[in-house]
Amino acid sequence: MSNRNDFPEGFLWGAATASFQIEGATTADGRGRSIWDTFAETPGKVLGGDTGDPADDHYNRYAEDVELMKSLNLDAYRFSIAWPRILPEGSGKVNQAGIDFYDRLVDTLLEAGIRPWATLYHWDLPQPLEDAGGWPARDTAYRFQEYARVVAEALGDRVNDWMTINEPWCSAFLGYYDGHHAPGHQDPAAALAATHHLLLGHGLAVEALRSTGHPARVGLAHNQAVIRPHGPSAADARAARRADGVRNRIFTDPLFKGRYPADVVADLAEISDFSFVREGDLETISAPLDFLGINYYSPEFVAASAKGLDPALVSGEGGAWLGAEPEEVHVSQGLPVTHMGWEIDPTGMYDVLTRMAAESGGIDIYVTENGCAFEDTVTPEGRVHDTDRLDYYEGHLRAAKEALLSGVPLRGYFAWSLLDNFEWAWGYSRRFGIVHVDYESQVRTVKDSGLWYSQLAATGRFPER
Ligand code: PNW
Repeated sequence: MSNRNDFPEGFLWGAATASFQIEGATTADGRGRSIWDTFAETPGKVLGGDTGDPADDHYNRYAEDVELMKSLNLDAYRFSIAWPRILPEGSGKVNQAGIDFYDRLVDTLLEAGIRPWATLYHWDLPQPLEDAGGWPARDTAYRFQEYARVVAEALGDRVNDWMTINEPWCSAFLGYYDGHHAPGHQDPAAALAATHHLLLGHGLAVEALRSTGHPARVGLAHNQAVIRPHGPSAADARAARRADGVRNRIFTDPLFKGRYPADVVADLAEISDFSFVREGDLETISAPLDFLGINYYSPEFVAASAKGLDPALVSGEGGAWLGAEPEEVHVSQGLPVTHMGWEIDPTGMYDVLTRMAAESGGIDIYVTENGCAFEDTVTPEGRVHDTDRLDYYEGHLRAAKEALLSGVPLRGYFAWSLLDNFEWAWGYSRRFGIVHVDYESQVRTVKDSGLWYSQLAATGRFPER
């Protein structure tokens, strides 16, 4: 057949966002404070002193944004629920006005024929829970289960696709090890305890989401890193093993094998004895999932030493990642980069999908995030000619198609992001949207990449360019 589609019938086309990055209205209707409110208000933490306001004012403009999604032919919308809107103190009293917002959003999506895909935790931990110890404290996992139960009971009759946690590595390691994300701590042992309690919270939330009697497909959105040795030496291979351990296997082995990897536990022995792991935790964490969400942006190359390498390409000396030997470094390959400085390499998409299909035991796989930041300009005619972003999407989606052809059970793809938004420590300076947002006027402009994506979503075929 000459007119065969590139993607199978029923392949799910979506776009993704996260509550703190788009909602704004951080003090509306009883919302409590989160660690990102505190972090953003701390001088020097977020570029330009940007905060969660106004973001995209999506809290007030959600209906217009759902119209936009419909015009882009999206089948599904991945959003996250703000824990501090639901439980302002993190636990205890439920804020009905917060639930009402997500009720309206979900109903509006369903009326538009768009499937709601909800993430419970995309980094906005209620500040009172951080004050009580945050993710390094075991109790936070149980508070997360309490929150999951409240949300599942409120929305489970209409939301059937759930992700517990977004990118646990970022929460644990950027939040508690390198300090570039909220709450901004630099404490290696705390990062490892946080890792375990995020995983435990995930497992407890899976139970809660499945306890309502409503159909619930449950997974998480994991940023599995693509780690490659810089050169063919055994020493570079060892560095890659260590980096893969603390980036990936420390999460995926508990999830899919029910144990922490022995080599990682040994590598990290001086930092932690893993005594936070209690009887039964790993059974909770390894409950079978319905799908795995993969967030992919760029691969990482590592080397055993910077010796002989171009200093301009080397980073992370003296502790490139937790558990690294002192000389081990990240090495850039000199490929073109996005506005984040992340190298563009679609082969990483193929590699991550084929690896995770093998490791996750045949469950459905979705790309829950993929995309890029570039500097955009709106023309006087109201267009954004973002050819660089469009090239990125086409390259990565062609790699995803190759993975499908090799038998990966890839069922859908979510572009990150629907809208330009608050890019964490980079504030509003980095634009990931397929839709441009003017933060003064809140005017939305579909970029060329968004127009292209909407055609792909409608036809399942790569549009002519
Ligand atoms: C992911 N890193 O974040 C998040 O899920 C999104 O909220 C975010 O906007 C998107 O990717 C783009 O950054 C990451 O430093 C943030 O390695 C930082 C890193 C990785 C992912």
